[in-house]
Amino acid sequence: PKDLFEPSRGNSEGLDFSDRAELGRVARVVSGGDKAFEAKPAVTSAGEQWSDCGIEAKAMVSRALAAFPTWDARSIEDRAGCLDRLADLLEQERDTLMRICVQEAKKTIPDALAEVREAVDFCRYYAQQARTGLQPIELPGPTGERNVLRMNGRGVWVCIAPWNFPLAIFLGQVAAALVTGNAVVAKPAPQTPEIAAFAVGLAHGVGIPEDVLILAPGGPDLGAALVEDSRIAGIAFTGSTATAKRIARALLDDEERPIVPLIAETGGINAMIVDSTALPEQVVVDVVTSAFRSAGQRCSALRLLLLQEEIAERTLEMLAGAMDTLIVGDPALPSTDVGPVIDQGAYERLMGHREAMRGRWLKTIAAPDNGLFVPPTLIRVDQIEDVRKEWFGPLLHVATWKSGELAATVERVNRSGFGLTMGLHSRIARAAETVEEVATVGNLYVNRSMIGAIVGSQPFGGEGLSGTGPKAGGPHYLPRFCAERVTSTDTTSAGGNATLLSLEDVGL
Ligand code: UN1
Repeated sequence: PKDLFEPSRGNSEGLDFSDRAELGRVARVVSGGDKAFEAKPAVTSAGEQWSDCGIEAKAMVSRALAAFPTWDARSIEDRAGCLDRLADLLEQERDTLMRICVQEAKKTIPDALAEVREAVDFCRYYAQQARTGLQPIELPGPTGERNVLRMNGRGVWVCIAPWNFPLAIFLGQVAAALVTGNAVVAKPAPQTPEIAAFAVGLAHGVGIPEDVLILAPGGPDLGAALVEDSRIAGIAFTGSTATAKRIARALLDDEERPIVPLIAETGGINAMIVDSTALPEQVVVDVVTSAFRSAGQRCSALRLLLLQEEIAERTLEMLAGAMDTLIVGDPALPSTDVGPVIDQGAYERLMGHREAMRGRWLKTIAAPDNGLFVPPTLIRVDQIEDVRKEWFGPLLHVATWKSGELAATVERVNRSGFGLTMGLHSRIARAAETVEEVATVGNLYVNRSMIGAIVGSQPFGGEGLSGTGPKAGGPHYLPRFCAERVTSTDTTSAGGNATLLSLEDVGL
């Protein structure tokens, strides 16, 4: 009965925060006393536990290569069915997954819930996309010729996932590569191996062979070794722009090596433009959500707020008031809005920048000082060009723009070279058209928050320094994982007649 894909809209804000009774129930499970969660280890074919990192990249790729042809030969329905069963299992195991997500990725409860739902959505969406989009198609051609386009797996894909969506993006990449007939070596971020191990264990439980999906827990060294293996058929990567470029270079390095696809989804210096016609209350809610939810640790998050001069003062006053209501603290408490950042390194980078900008603070709020809590802070900058880096945390830069300079403002934002998300708040239809025409971003959000792209409805991904596309959760994602093969047969002469003979007839 899951033929029709219905997004759970799990990643949309609003739903996550409003269901207080459900949150309370889940909070009790998530905190679970002091009892540590029991992650199901993903067992490799050799019987080792996932934590046995000694398995070499080469050996993993060899195993996956050997398993690939049989998996690719299975029917689309077979593979899609595995994803649907995995989605069902993820739903059943939701509380455990949330618990790991809160503990390991330090996500708040609403974010952990959204994470699981998005993973479920990815599995169901790609299953449905595979059923409808991967069937062989007969293409029109000259009379007497038959042309058939088939979509096959390419071989072994290496998937490299980020810590900020350790389940949703991890499984999204894996699900897409698997359903298209590929075998996968999947490397989670070193900060979040447990949730990946749990998910891979579930995947093996629904009939995805252990050699078809191999977990590769480890750091950058293991990632580099996998990328350098010239037998791999493609890479799906989400992470920093710098790492994506290193991967691209490695792929081109070796003369002998086949040219393979790299799907990279990287960062952004995402701006929201607010004009004087915007609804102030809505602006404030959407800015707080986009900049501070998930402690600003989404690549879609708002980094640069651009206010039309006339309304800057009033908007900032309201924004400061809204920030005062945010609770920064333990992510396992249902009352928490903003949790800690991922690790010590991130904490130091963000706090260093915040400190360097101290004279420019427009607003900051209290945060516990016994942990990796970066206090949400508004930082004034003189111009758009002053924000040169993606600050991956709850620090929001603010600048103003002058009436009549909407298009010019968008052009200046474009010039950063990034092109992931952009927001616009305006009640003038022409303003939205202008921004749509001028902005070079993958996802433009008008009069709403800039995070929480919904699988199947809001395909996500950027351009320029923000990534290669195709967009995850969109209709063009799966084909990039495939080898497209066309067979053209002359049906009037030898080619056509030959198909009427059996192999025995001609002694083959
Ligand atoms: C990321 O942070 O790597 O739209 C991607 C969103 C998420 C995607 C974020 N679905 O916020």
